[in-house]
Parts: sequence; structure tokens; C-alpha cells
Amino acid sequence: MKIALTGLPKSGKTTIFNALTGSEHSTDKYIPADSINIGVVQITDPRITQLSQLYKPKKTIYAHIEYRDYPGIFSQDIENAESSMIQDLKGCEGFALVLRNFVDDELDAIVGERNPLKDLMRFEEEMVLSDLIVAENRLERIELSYKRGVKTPAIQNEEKLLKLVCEDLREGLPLRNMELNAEDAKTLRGFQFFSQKPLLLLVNCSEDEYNQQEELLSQLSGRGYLAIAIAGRFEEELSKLDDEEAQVFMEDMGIASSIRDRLTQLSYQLMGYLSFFTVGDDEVRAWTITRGDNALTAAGKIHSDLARGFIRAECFSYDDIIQHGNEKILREKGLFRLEGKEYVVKDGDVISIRFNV
Ligand SMILES: Nc1nc2c(ncn2[C@@H]2O[C@H](COP(=O)(O)OP(=O)(O)O)[C@@H](O)[C@H]2O)c(=O)[nH]1
Ligand SMILES: [Mg+2]
Repeated sequence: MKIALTGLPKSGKTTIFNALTGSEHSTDKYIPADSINIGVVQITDPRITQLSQLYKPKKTIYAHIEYRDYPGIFSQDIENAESSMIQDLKGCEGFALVLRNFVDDELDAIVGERNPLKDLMRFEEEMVLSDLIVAENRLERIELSYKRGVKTPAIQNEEKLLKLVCEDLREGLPLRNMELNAEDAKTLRGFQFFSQKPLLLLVNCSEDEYNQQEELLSQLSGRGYLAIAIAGRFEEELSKLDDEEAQVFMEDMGIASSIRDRLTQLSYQLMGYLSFFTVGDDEVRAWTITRGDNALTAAGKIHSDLARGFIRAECFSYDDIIQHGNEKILREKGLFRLEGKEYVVKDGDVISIRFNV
């Protein structure tokens, strides 16, 4: 899963990136960043740790999230859809938008006083504008192909859908709230519209104000956003301490878990993802799929051969194996299930695919 850290310049993206990844990229107030920072965060799911203790495999593989820290909202070239930054950003599955809600006299002088709601609106406007340009360009090209006599039902459907898309966008509405059937969703997927990406809001505040963000957060969630407060600079400093030291400071602030754990959990929630596991002597491993995906899709995640030659999924739950300690007892108790292609995989399922190619 690739999550983009986006937001206005100096909102604290790199500070939060450093906290998440334990890196030390420059957060200089005056020198603008010009490249993308990339960091991979391993998701230390305690269930994988437990399964690994039980199966004692040669390899234990956790899932991971890739965070990409971009230098500012687009550098004025929003209309340049071909720019490599925009293309890179399109490849991210979800956006974490950093909103500055801390006071800093020097920054106030450079980028203006803090105003997280205004920044959010500006971000949404830019996303919507960028999508509108893409959608209108495509409509123009469809018009051209009509003139050349190419007019298939698929293109006509696409045209109809894009006209609806443009209506919403012209009203300033982000596409993520648009209701789509499966086929339309598939048609739009190829465009990778910005305003359709799941959006998580990170309200970056000072340590002193960390516990005074409720009003803003409830305003944001009232508007349908998933939002949390992060004391960015404080978290960056925490990431340099060892775990025990950090724990003391976190308790002081009323922070329940590390920034990694909080963002991991929210990223899964944002994307509607869940984890299933495969186990064995060789490898215990976590896999990520979308809530509602079936056993066939899960098989395909592991390997395309498993989906192609799918016979059945042998399946039990993480809780059951931890409670009973081995698969033999699960079989005796009827907790070892055989499921077909259409079985909807649940979070924490341990799955083994029988297949034949
Ligand atoms: N007071 C305070 N300053 C912060 C916080 N987060 C970031 N900053 C400062 O804001 C400036 C810009 O931060 P940076 O992470 O580089 O922003 P970016 O441009 O969005 O990547 C730096 O000087 C940071 O030290 C915070 O939570 N509190
Ligand atoms: Mg930065």
C-alpha cells in the first residue's frame, strides 16, 4: 500500500515522515524540498509475531506500508498533468493530507497564519481542478474519435459517465463521494482521479495544544473526513528515543500508541483493507486485501497460479489457532473450514489454497 503525505509547503509533512520512518530528512524552514522522500514501514502486527512463535518458520514476513513525502502541494504546475511528480502522486492509493495547526512566527511570515480549514479547502479545490482538466481532456478526445467515426457503446458509456464526473467537479465536489456502480468504478479507475482517492487528515499541532484539537477534529469528521491530531515535531523527537523512554513521554501526553501503529491502523481503515495470513514451516506471512474480497482474490494476491487453478481454500481463524495451539485440534473441533471461491475473507483468517494448474 502506498500512502502519499501531501499538503501545503511547511505544513510538517517531512517532520511527520521522519517520525514515521525514523529518518532525518531536512525540515529547513527556508530551503524548499525538491525531491520525494520514500520510506517503508513494516507493520509489526502482533498476530504475525504470535503465529511465528507457534509455527517457528524459516521466514516471517510482515505487511508494510510505503509512505511517500512530497515537496508541497503541486509546485504551481497543476495543469501539467504529465509532470513526473503528478504521475508519481497518481500511483499512490491513499492521501494523508497534513494540515498545519501550529503557531510559528517565522512560518507565519512566510506562508501566513495557520488556518487548517482554509488549507483543506484549497487542497480540495486543487484536486478537483486537476481532475476536471483530465476529465475534460478525455471528453475532447472522445469527441474527436466520434468525428473519425469511432463510436462504440463502451466509449459512449464512458462519455456519459465523464459528463456526470465533470458536473460534480464543476460544482467543486470531490469524486470520492460520488456513488458508482462496479462497472463505472472500473471505468474511472484508470484515470486515477485525485479527488477520488481516500483522504486522511493529519492535523499537525504543537505539543502544548495536542489535547485541544477536539473541536476541529469533530468539525472535520462532521464533514465526513477521517482526521486525527499529530504533534509532529514532538513525534519526530520521540522517534529518536528508545522505546522505554518514548513510552514515558507518550503517557505524559496521553498518546496511546506509536505514530506508526496509529497511522497503520488508520491507513487500513481509510483504504478498507484487512489482513489474512499464510502459515507453514517455511514462512508465516501477512497479506493485505480489500474488505469484501473473496477467497479467489486472496489466492491471486499470493500467486496468479493459485487463482487460476483454485480448488478450495482451507481456512481457520487466528483466534482459534492461538486458543487451541495446533491445527489437529481445530480439525477435531470442526474449526478447520473448507471454503469455495466466493467465500468472503475475514480479517485474521489463516488460509491455505488448494490448487491445480
Ligand atoms: N512548532 C512546530 N513546528 C513544526 C511542527 N511540525 C513541523 N514544524 C516545523 O515546520 C517547519 C516545516 O516542516 P516540514 O516538515 O519541513 O514541512 P513540509 O514542508 O510540509 O515538509 C520546520 O521548521 C518544522 O520544524 C510542529 O508540530 N510544531
Ligand atoms: Mg518537506
